[in-house]
Amino acid sequence: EFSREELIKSVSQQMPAMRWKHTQGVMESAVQLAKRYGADPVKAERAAILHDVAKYWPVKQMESVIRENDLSKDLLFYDKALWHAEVGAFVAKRDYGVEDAEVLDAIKYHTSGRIGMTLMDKVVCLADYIEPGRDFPGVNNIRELANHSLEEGLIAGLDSTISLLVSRRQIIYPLTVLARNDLIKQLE
Ligand code: DGI
Ligand code: FE
Ligand code: FE
Ligand code: FE
Repeated sequence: EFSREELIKSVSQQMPAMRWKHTQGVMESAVQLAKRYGADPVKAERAAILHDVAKYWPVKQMESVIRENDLSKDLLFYDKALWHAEVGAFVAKRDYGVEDAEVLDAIKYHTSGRIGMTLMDKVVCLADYIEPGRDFPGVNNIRELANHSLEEGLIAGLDSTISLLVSRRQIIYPLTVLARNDLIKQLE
């Protein structure tokens, strides 16, 4: 398995400087959230380093990996922007020797979310929304909610994504809606 420093060196070379800056922000926010909510900060940071590792893969290459391996085929019917998450988890295992299911799942579901998100899934997905470099309408509200509740922060984050998709008349990956509904049920 790769050391922290080896991971950072290799992953940072696979993306533009701006995306690496975003990744560093996600690392920082994921460690903070992990400490606050009782997740393993070392694992959260490893997932954060790798979460967008496949972001700049050519679409055709992502498609091949999805078709030829045990990844969700239904992704292919939805926005390509979703694909890097499952492909990233695949790469983390194949190329970086990550075996830890908590870390792999947090990478795999960092974009879509899922029903029954684990603590680690929640930490990484929310860190991706609130890292210091993010600037989109409503991000400060999500940051504030994240100080009080992982679930409230995530619901607001997923709501903002869903609203954006609706405003653009884009189709929504059903798992995102299921994830959002499940988080609301968890709070009831
Ligand atoms: O990779 P990042 O830009 O850091 O963030 P991400 O992995 O959360 O998001 C990738 C993009 O996917 C996001 O801008 C919105 C887009 N997207 C398209 N369809 C869906 C979707 N995101 C979710 N959660 N659900 C969708 O159905
Ligand atoms: Fe991502
Ligand atoms: Fe990201
Ligand atoms: Fe507050």
